[in-house]
Amino acid sequence: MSSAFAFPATHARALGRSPLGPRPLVARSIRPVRVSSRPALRAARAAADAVVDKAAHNDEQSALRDEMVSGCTECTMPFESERASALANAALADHTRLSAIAKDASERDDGCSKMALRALVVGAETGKLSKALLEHGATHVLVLDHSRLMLDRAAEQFDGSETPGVVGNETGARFARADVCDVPAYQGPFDVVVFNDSLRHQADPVEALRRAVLLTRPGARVVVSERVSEESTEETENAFDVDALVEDLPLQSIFDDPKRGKTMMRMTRDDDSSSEIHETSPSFTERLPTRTSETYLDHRCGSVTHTYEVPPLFKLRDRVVLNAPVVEGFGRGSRLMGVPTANLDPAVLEDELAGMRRGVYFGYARLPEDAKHGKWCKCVVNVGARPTFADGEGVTVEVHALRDFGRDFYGENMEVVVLGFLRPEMRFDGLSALVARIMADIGLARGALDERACRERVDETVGFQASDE
Ligand code: ADP
Ligand code: RBF
Ligand code: MG
Repeated sequence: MSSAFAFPATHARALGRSPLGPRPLVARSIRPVRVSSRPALRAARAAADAVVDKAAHNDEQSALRDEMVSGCTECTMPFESERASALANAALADHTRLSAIAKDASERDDGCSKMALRALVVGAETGKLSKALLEHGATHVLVLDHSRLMLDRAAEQFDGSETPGVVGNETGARFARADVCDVPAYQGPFDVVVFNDSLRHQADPVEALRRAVLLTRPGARVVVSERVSEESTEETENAFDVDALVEDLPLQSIFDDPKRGKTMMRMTRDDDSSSEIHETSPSFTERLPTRTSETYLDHRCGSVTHTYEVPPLFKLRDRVVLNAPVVEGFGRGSRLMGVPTANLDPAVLEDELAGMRRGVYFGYARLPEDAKHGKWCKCVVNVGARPTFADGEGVTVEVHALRDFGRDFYGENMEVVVLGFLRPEMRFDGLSALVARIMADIGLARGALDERACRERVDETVGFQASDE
């Protein structure tokens, strides 16, 4: 089906009404696989088939969901009120952004913060969740669904005095008939994403999660809630393993201890107060002994809920110092990406790498033997296997220094003090998506490194001498 975002804003803001009007539901057949001896052609055809399959899948979902909302919604979507408040709680209780908004408001003369807290809800259901999110502190809620009828029904929650905002920056709820993978970046960044009994029904759940996470900002919550039907067995439930789906994404369960959590080995949180984020309401959540520690079955509303957090900036508890000669890489950084990376020889860094998770870090770098460039400058560092590309094996340590050296320095020693962690490494759909994310990493690193505390940790013995650039 078409995405609301493929159309001008004036169309997209129609409340839950498809910009195309009612569409006949045409059952599309899946094309037979054609095998081509030309790899590029084969890849292009596979991509085209995938698109057709996804459109057919989404049309099917749209029809199913139209049907769900046409009959007794108590039967098709039981415990909606309970689910709405439980999910709003999981999404927003102790959210770092809410604390920031409260602090901002207290510092203003009028007591009104101008900061926004944006939520993305995938799966409209009865609309109660969007209302609960607004009541719990969200300022903007964008609700997506494939079903026009479901969106219309959800928008009715706001009938009367509480007309939802419909234009880009107005506060309130907006409803759009669209696929989560088609939401453009400018709709975000989101502080909360809720898959409202919808992840399982995505054409490609991992892709849907990945796209959603790319729309978030550090510290955001991602909540995945799946209804457990009476027919479901432990086997069918375990077959859809949400924890496994997020394994490769920059997400960690909010129930993890960051000191030993999946993503944060050897690291401490940037903000001590955020370590207070814990289970939101133990009275109605209960650990399921057969599942992983991050999974909670809410018996009051028959749903399994997973709550994750996009890591805020993590400072390393112990700074890591890397000192190694610069070696040849793949020749791609400067030429293709516009981001030159000095590849440090991994062979001399075995000890340091043993304690570092694969991912993107920030810190300070310098060429200690160079009189002109001996001062520290900000840098981002990728320690990883570059999953976006098929070439090359093994872990590389690549440093992009945020300054212009005016020359290459292969063979020279580079010294790097790694101070913080930004995110795990991910596979991107090509160069431009990767470069866009690297630019965001650079922005986050600059902000973090401007902090005085960061500067003071760089060189405690000789004092900090930063380059002016
Ligand atoms: P390679 O694949 O060989 O690493 P790149 O295209 O990534 O090649 O370019 C990296 C080289 O560019 C580094 O080894 C270094 O000599 C040089 N360089 C120049 N400016 C920078 C910078 N700001 N950050 C990192 N490397 C830089
Ligand atoms: N490669 C990936 O495949 N996935 C990533 O998430 C990724 N993140 C990076 C972040 C930064 C800040 C930098 C400098 C590089 C990153 N790379 C990543 C590595 C990139 O693929 C590599 O620099 C080029 O392929 C050149 O070797
Ligand atoms: Mg390089």
